Amino acid sequence: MVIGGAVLDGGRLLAARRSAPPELAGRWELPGGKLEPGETPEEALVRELREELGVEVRPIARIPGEWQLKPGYVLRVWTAHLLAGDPQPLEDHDALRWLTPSQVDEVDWLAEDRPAVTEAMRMLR
Ligand code: 9L3
Ligand code: MG
Repeated sequence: MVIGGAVLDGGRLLAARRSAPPELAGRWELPGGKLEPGETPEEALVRELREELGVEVRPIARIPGEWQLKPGYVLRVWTAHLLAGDPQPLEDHDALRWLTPSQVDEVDWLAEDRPAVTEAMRMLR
């Protein structure tokens, strides 16, 4: 399972541009990563966003649904609030943007992330 974070702060959603692997580089996603053995999804989300962005977040609620990734992987998404830190692309990303609902289409989202992005933006409106 892969956990993505819809990080919300001040009426905006955080988008992250992947730098790897080559076939995904340049595409935008909800930051996150793979669940490790023994972790809850919420714990994985907190760990991944700490590692990838250097921030502390509080998971809020799961966005209903799951989206198939490469074989054997499925994406589940939680909304989260930023508790501390200014997100930086420390690993796996090369750009970050805070998007308002009207800016959501300005980046090239991974298709698998699109439904959750739409729902997160609906929650912001
Ligand atoms: N993935 C798709 N959407 C996302 C995330 C966090 C991840 N929002 C896909 C990309 C990779 C796989 O899941 O193929 C594992 O992600 P990572 O561990 O490389 O972040
Ligand atoms: Mg990741």
